[in-house]
Amino acid sequence: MLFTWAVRTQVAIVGAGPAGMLLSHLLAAEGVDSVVLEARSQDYVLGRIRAGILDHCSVQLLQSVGLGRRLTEDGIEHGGIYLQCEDERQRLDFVDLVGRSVWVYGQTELQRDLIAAREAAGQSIFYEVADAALYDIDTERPYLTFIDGDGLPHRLDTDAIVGCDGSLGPSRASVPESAKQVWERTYPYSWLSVLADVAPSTDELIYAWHPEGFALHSMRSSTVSRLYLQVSNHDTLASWTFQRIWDALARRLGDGIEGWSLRRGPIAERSVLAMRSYVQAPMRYGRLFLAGDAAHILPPTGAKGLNLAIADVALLAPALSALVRRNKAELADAYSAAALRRVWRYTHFSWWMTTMLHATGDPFDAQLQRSQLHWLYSSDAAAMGLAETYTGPPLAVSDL
Ligand code: RFL
Ligand code: PHB
Repeated sequence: MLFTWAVRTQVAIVGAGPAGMLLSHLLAAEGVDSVVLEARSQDYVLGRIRAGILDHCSVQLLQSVGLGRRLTEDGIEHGGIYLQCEDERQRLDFVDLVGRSVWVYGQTELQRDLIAAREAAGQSIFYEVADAALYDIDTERPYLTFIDGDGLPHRLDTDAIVGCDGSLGPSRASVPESAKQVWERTYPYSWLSVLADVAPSTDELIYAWHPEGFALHSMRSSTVSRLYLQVSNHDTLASWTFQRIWDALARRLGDGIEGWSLRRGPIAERSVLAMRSYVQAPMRYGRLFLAGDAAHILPPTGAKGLNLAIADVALLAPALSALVRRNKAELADAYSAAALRRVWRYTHFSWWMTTMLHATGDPFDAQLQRSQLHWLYSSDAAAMGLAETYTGPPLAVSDL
């Protein structure tokens, strides 16, 4: 094929989600140039409503690399969460328990900050690329080919490729079957997510166990609420009218208990999300490195997916810098094992939060779930375990 453009960069990044964009920012700070390839348009990437919680570890990192201004001004710091079991709602105070807090800051806002920072720095980003394909990843001179948004073919030569292209991108699939191991769990329930133009009915998030199913009250701002309901894997949006959604949320979140009530308002967006856990290891094959959802998927009950993507690239940036600028491979060699330690900690945490809080219809499961929630209410040691992972243990390059 005749390539209109044959370009060279130190690091090629596939995917302009939070992992890819933050990685390009961290690499630039290390003096490493990169090119980002993204299948979707910038508007589409900016419009995806996803995560809402940044943990302490992510916030510290973002602030330390000049990405904390809007987060500090517009984000909402939360010192804890409410854990609810039927009629009983108890607050876990993270600051008291582990001295750390979390921040409500929509992934859309973080994505906006990342795009603004990278555009201001002149980052090369190709949007709406098609047919991105990876070659020679087991050599020191890997390259990519792709078709740009105008239909022109490109070849991108590089020292390393980072797959930040989520669960459906080409990167994770480029690792040969014989060189990878995959662990997967599909849960027997889904989430119906709702974005509503109504002031939150709570000051902090409410995670509610209810025999009818889990419910979560989150928020995006003082005027926008984000709410989730456990639904069956066979449910479709058609079977959930606005009235049915609000009634189920009200029952499960405890409307009427001790004078608390759920505010209802116009629903701006609804969708159904399957719940699954997935880990692919190792997170490196030759000169291909995986980060974020490309390597792992977590059910959102623990609010860790975005934070894990941030933690991955925080470890990867110094490792790639040493590799491509000084030809030192030690940190790059250590990346996968170091990242996977946090991946499995968060995978366990997200599985635990998910299985503790979702109704299965089995009375024995229900008793165990009630027992775990009451243990968290009554034991600082138990509550500290939850608080420690929810708020995100600090990250250190010495982890590598
Ligand atoms: P992303 O954000 O999916 O970005 C991957 C990018 O790769 C692009 N891509 C390609 N580009 C080029 N060529 C191809 N062939 C490509 N194929 C794909 C995609 O278009 C996309 O732009 O992955 P990244 O960067 O690893 O970021 C991960 C996070 O987005 C994800 O973990 C979180 O959103 C998960 N998550 C949550 N995480 C939290 O930490 N806290 C939360 O409260 C939280 N809540 C959530 C969530 C995810 C949710 N959904 C919908 C999955 C709530 C929900 C509802
Ligand atoms: C959200 O605000 O979207 C959110 C918060 C906490 C979760 C999951 C999602 O555990």
